Amino acid sequence: MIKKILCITILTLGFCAAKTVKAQNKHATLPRKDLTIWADKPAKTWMTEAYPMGNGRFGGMVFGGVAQEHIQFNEISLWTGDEEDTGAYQDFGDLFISFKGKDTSMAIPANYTRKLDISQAVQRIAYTDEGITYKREYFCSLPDKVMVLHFTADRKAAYSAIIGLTDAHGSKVTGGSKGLQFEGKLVNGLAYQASIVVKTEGGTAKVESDGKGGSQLNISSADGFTILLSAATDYSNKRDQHWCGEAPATKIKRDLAAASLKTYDELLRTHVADYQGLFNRVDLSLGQTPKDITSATTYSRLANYHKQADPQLEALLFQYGRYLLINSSRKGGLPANLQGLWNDSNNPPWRSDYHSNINIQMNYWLAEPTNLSESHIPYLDYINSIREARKVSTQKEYPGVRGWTVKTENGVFGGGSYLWNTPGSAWYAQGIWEHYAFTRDKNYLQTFAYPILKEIVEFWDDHLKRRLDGTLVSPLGWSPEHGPTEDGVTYDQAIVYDLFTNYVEAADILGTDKSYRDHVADMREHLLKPKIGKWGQLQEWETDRDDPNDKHRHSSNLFGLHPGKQISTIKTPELAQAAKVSLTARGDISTGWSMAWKMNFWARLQDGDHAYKILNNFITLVGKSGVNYDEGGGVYSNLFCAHPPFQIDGNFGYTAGVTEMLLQSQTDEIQLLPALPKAWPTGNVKGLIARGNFEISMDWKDDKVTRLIVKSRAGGICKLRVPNALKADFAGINVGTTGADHQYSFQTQVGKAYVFKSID
Ligand code: FUC
Repeated sequence: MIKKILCITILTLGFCAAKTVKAQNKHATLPRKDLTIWADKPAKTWMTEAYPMGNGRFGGMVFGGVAQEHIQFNEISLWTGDEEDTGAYQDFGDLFISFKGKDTSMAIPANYTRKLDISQAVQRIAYTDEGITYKREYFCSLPDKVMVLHFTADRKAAYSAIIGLTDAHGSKVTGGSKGLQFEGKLVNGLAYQASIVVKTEGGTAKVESDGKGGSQLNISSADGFTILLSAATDYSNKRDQHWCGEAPATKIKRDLAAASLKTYDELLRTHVADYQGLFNRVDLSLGQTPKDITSATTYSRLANYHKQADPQLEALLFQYGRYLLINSSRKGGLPANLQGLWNDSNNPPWRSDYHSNINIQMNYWLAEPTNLSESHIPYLDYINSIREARKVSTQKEYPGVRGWTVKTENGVFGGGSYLWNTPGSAWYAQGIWEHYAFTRDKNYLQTFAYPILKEIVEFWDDHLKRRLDGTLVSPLGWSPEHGPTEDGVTYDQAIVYDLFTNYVEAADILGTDKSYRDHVADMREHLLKPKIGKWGQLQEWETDRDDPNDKHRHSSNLFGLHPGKQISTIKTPELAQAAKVSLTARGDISTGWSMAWKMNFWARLQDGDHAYKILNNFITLVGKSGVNYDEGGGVYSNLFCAHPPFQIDGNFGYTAGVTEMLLQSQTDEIQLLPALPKAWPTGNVKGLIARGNFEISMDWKDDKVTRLIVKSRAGGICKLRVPNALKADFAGINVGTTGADHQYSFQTQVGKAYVFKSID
């Protein structure tokens, strides 16, 4: 019975696949070579070589083998844990396609290519073997909610293969009318399922026993075939529904049935249009790399990077951060975790969790400024989802407080582990505020953001300790993973300062809670402020004990410089100088995310050449997949950031750092080219976003902005600070100068673009 239904399905769907083979390259935008990561051989190692893809909910890592294709896949909500415990993000399973008559020890065909085109979010593998040219095209579609793997060849009946699925938690694979599937429940009761549907063109396909108690799919003499994969759990981010939503089987059945009705070309076109709707908003050129370098594999470009300038690789890595965010964080889903959504272990490093002392926050620094505001939403929704669970545990730990905070390690059900990180929720609140600061969405501020900001402020209102002289200090804080636990550590003080500042501004904008707003403003004035120590450093603790030889990866004492806005070269030059002394002492080489943070710090210190020096260190090819982070960070040949091991925050932090070098808006001005290095004399960027919701596109040459377009997306006054004089094509501008900088301010209207050119 099962076999019969499957044959019917395959025949029916085969009709759709047949029409599509020739049409496969007809989608809107052609692949871009400068936005392609590629290799001339299949991946051997998951962490360092396989290429990621995802639709924000589920995704996979592609190995691209010739004798056997292997795609390890994940779904972002497959988590153990509960409201008490973090749990860990889990591997979901593997898909294997073993080509009959081929041996895994076979030589790799000479013309083999494996490409990840990040301009389309499509992977392509091509090779010629025994006179037949084989092509594979893979992507993960959000609109159609399927992973699509499409195999074609230039000769009929070229494909005979066994397709197998495995569950990373060991349940049996069964064959059904639509292909193969497995399902199970984790220890915490979370239900999951994964299914594939296979459409063949020509030949036969049948479900058979795999000889080990499960099922596999046997394809014989097919001209080509397409696999649709879907994976889901019953996770819901609603605590009042016990974190449990629709059954995975229902979702998968619906999604696979709908996607199966579409041709391959329709699926591809819909996917590319959806992805490019986000990705194409920003374009970046940092200069041209000589052709002979750009035609090399990504591995060899990385290996040679320290010997030859490769600004296109630097720009590719910038866009890769955006690719990874779009692939691991889409509206309606969970936020990107320590590995985005890619994980091949049930016991991954640091649980592949939501680490609250830098990592999850760094994942989202790029979201707003690189025009991916929608991809910020999963993080904001996640924060909202854990509030009630966190209130219960926080109030147990700190009796009598209102509000809530988090531990260092956090999962998807509100549970946490390891030490309390008391300023963690206040740092989350920065993300909540920033979404407003960039979008100026007042309805969001009022209905979503403000209540969260207020309850986190209330936590600190109750938790801060008032000294006899009126000074407010955070009791028993810990500068993350570093130093003693004591009152008034700079990290805590700076984050609370940021929280209070944002809260006061929010209350002012909404014209609400006047007396509480004044109370918070008063508390902010009484907070212990940053101190400059005996060697000119920005103290990490209230006691002047910083060690100038300390190379610790966390630079938590500099939060006020970045991502905070308490310290700036323009408004607080002495503190900025002290931050520079501390940063210089910490050194330029560190773990992946630590270097990414340092790029952002140097950009905020307006030192483009030093930011670039760190960028240069960041782009260091790291071959090992070990977890010893004393071995130094960098990137693997798949451009994943090596903490090591792989940790995606470094990729996201890199993109944020490049953005900060070109554009800053944390003060009340939009600063253009604040930290442009000598290495990028000429370039252009399209579509970055500044706070106030201004979209900025500009060309530069020899450190000067030569052309600028400011598109106002929310109206209001636009204030610019530029390194050279500009002239506008419209009237009504106020002009000023400070030092060498030129300042312009003008009233804007929603939807209107304002164009400037350099004077000479
Ligand atoms: C931070 C770091 C570690 C690691 C972990 C996930 O706390 O100190 O190096 O990145 O998060």
